[in-house]
Amino acid sequence: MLRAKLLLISLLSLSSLAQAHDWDLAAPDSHAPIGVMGDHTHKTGELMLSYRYMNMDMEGNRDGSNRLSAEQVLNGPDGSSAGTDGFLVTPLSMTMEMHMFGAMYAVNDKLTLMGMLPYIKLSMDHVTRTGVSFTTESEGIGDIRVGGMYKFFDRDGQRWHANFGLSVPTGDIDTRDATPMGANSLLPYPMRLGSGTYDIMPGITYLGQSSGVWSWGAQGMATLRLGENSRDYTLGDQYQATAWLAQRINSSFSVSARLAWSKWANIDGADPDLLVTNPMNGIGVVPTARADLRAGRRTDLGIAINYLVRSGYFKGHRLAVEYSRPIQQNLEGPQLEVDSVFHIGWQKTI
Ligand SMILES: [Cu+2]
Repeated sequence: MLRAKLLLISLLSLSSLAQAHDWDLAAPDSHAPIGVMGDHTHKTGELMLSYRYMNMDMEGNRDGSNRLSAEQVLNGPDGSSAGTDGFLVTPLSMTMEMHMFGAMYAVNDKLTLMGMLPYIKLSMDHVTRTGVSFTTESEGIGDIRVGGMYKFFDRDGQRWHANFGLSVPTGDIDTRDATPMGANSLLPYPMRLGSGTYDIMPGITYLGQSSGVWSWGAQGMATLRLGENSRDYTLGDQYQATAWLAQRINSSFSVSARLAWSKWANIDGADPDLLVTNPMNGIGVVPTARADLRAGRRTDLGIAINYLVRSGYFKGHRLAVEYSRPIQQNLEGPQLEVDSVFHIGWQKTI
């Protein structure tokens, strides 16, 4: 938290770099690194279509900031498997892929509306105490997001806008696959495609552009869950803060570095249909079925390239990539750690 605050403060001091000039919408870095959502507003009547692909790679478990081996998760931290320590099954790795289709429309110069439709594919590898490996998969539409941005400051190469969003529970929270427990087992929390609740997403975004080659920005965003879902639980609220600095290489290319901090809480309530402990011996089934082993915080460092086509048939099309890795990660575990996040995206204003 302190780190994120310091980062914001140092970025705000960059604002002294901004000079009186009109905002340049046609620079490659007039859009944030592609991993940032709701980063820019549009001019009256503009419609922007976008497609993003995200791949998040998780491998290995952690408790706090320490790594745990599969044996430690299964047999308990001391490796003895004495008493009820440990779990019958541990996740080893997980891949999360997301295809995100988006549209933005500017009602006027201040208000831009947006909608996003995600398609999610999840895959998790496990091993049991008896050494049996198995993989579960789930796939489908995630939670649809609608919202917008309201620009309330635009002067001297600096902009501020408020973000507001609503996440609609269209993602399946009853995902099933074959496991050692059965052919059509209910999958645990991280293998579900949505929150099951309406979530509000308030935020604030600051952007700056120098008249030279630099631009920067910062954004704070929260995801706040409303009520309880049909499976008697509520995912933890989530808080994110990010800041980036970009350099224009030429009129088509920009490169950037970004820090992203996030923190999320445990699940409130629990799905009564998920088996948490084996009734025969009292041993935990799998950490991913535990509502109290979901919280964490993480800071990622990302590098990104934005590319804006300046001429020819594809003039005005934008392509962007971002690759980030955690530099700090603290999980209420055992919980799978994130190893890398990759984004690639296409955007076109019509
Ligand atoms: Cu846009």
